[in-house]
Amino acid sequence: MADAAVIEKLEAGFKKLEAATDCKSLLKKYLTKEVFDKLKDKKTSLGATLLDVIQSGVENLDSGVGIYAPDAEAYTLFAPLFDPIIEDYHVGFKQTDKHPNKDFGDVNSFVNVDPEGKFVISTRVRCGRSMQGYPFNPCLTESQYKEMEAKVSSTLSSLEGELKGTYYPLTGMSKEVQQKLIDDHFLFKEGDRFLQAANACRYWPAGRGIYHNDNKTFLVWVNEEDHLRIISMQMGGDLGQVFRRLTSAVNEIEKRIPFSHHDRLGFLTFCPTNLGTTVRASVHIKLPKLAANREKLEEVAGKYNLQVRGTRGEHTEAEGGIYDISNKRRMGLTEFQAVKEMQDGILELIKIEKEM
Ligand code: ADP
Ligand code: CIR
Repeated sequence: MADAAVIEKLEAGFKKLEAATDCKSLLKKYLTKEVFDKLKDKKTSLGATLLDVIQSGVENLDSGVGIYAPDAEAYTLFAPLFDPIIEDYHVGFKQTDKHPNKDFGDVNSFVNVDPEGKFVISTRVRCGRSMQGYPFNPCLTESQYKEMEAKVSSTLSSLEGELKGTYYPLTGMSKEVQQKLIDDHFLFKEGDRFLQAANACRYWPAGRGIYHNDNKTFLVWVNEEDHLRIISMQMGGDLGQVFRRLTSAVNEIEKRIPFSHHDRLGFLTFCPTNLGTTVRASVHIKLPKLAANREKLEEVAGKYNLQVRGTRGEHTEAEGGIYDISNKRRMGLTEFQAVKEMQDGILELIKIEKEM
């Protein structure tokens, strides 16, 4: 059972959310008094409480979602809060639904979404993985971070061909190199206030780093939001090539590292928005006419289940008219379908832009 000090903080947090009438997060929407009272004294076997789940959304009232899972058990123990948020975010994935088995489908059926190179600047597909036997960020110790980094970097060093690369730890990386990698969209940013408030940045930069091949088309982020983020990206709109590279990388890495998978929720991740396939397929795209009004762009994108982000990713603005548009839902559909959802939607947006 959670101790008195935690429950006191939770009560204060709940009051703060209640008073925040402008707050549009899913946390605010689904943390009713009834759910709060049911969950406020619960504790996972690793000692995580409802406070670990909601503190990011309480501190950051501008969160879109506002919750994270401190460990795998949190998804079950705090299900009365996670389930409705999962259903809302992943567009109808109900408590009784089961995420389908992993299926990359016919990877040769994806196309270049912009063969003339008029709209799409670059294409990226990423997925997240959590290592079996380790909890998520708030419950990890410094030595676990280092142990995981050692396991992942030594495993990646056995990759060959196009996937062959080098692991660069954040510890010891110069600020200039780090900033250049961030500016070029290859590396995660530092000091994300949503992750910090979730206690996800402890011992930073210990155990964090990036692996990539020479031309930076295949990258793995280590111990940022998730244990692993596996990324394939390149300039232009050749989604087929980007996805084929990602699937071969994931298949190779899965042969070497056991990952946490849940019968109903699919691959487990720290944030509930990433569960299931964990796939976010995106393009960096310029749609000057459609994007003359960002609200309008978001409305049209929403019709195709697409999410609009700024140029530097989530919670950023568009720079030079460049938007990051990706599939929004990742659960209740296969990896193939998630990527197809992005492809179909982007083809439609380009068609609309051409007709304007
Ligand atoms: P994710 O959760 O997918 O890692 P973020 O929104 O934090 O997403 O973005 C991470 C980085 O990836 C950012 O620098 C962002 O600009 C970059 N990025 C996302 N999509 C693309 C793309 N299609 N082309 C180039 N960079 C991209
Ligand atoms: C929010 O609620 O806005 C942040 N906690 C991010 C939520 C979704 N994004 C993500 O998983 N990267």
